[in-house]
Amino acid sequence: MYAREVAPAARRLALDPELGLGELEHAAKRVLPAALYHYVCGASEDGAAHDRNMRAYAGRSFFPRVMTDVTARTATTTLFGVQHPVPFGIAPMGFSRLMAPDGDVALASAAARAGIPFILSGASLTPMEDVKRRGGGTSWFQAYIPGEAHRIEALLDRVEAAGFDTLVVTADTAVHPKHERAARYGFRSPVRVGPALAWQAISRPAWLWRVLLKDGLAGTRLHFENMDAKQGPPVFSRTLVRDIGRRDALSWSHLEAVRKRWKGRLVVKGVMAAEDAVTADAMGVDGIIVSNHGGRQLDCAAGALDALERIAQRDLSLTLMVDGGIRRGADVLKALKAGAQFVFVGRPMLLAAAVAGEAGVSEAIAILAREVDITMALLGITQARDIERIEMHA
Ligand code: FMN
Repeated sequence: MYAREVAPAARRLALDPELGLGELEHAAKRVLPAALYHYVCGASEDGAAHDRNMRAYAGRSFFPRVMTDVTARTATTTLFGVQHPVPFGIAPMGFSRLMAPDGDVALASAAARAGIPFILSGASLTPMEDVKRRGGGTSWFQAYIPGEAHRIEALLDRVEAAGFDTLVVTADTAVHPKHERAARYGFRSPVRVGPALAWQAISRPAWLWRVLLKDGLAGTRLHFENMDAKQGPPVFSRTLVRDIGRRDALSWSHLEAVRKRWKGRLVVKGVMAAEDAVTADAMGVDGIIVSNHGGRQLDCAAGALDALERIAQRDLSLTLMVDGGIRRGADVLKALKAGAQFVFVGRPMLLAAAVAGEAGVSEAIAILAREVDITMALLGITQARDIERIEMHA
């Protein structure tokens, strides 16, 4: 069984395998400076969209089947022709390197070891070529597409040359939202390191040493490395907004240009309305990730699972994926039941990296994989796709 193979046996575990991913919030709080902890765990404005994500999963339940032989269970799932041992991967998260030593590479390596996809964020602080080389050959890259045509082409050329085969275009970030919880603790853009932030850092000496000093982040290497054809200006500079480009100008015509130019698989992330899913499908997009950005953009957005159910009713040929609020193996299966072929998990994986680096992420993956396995057995199914046969109650 996958979970047993992946769970590290000889070493002392950083996470308790008998507990769930929710525990990571407590563990990470002890490790991260408050501003960073609340930046990761928080969402925009009142956190209502994030709550809706979580409630959507909590509100669904199954009518399990009993007395079925479930000895030969496997959660193996094929996505875009590639077999994965479980139907989940790791969502793109910017600033990962601020949370964990060599954060992007830690996430990528753990995912590669487990055989699951990891999407490298366009807002990462490590160059994509570096993550590709040292992170076990991850092949998914998430782009923040700049509004200017020549910059789009240059970025796509770079992503292709780096060897990525799946491009994820994030579509739900026309403007930067208010991250109020993070702002309350001093995480603002641009970041100004005053006495409060300095004190937070000093009170987390392990983070200060491992992330800021040993990993070299205290120097001048802190850049959004993957927004353009080449490295950008320092991330904390005033030029940050200019460097991101006119994202509020993005439209389907930009995506059409991307589709024409990008030979690999194209995925749009952040689709919530069924009409937009239909448009993406007509444009030849290979897949969409139904997502409200983990509640980090539009705070009055519907829950991702609710959006997925509506989109799944349309006649689409693209691959449906979803993220936002998945914390349990049961949530993975609820998403599959609602019409997703695959799901992505965000915050818990980054928190696991913050707590115990690559090993922590491996353990988090193993915990979720084990829960998928337990839930399948108790539901009376032997294949993840058999969830189709189980009735779900909303
Ligand atoms: N989504 C992107 O498309 N690009 C990003 O750079 C990005 N950065 C993120 C940074 C953090 C700290 C977090 C928590 C999320 C970020 N997201 C980004 C959103 C995630 O990809 C994903 O949609 C969301 O976290 C899923 O919700 P979950 O955390 O509840 O699993």
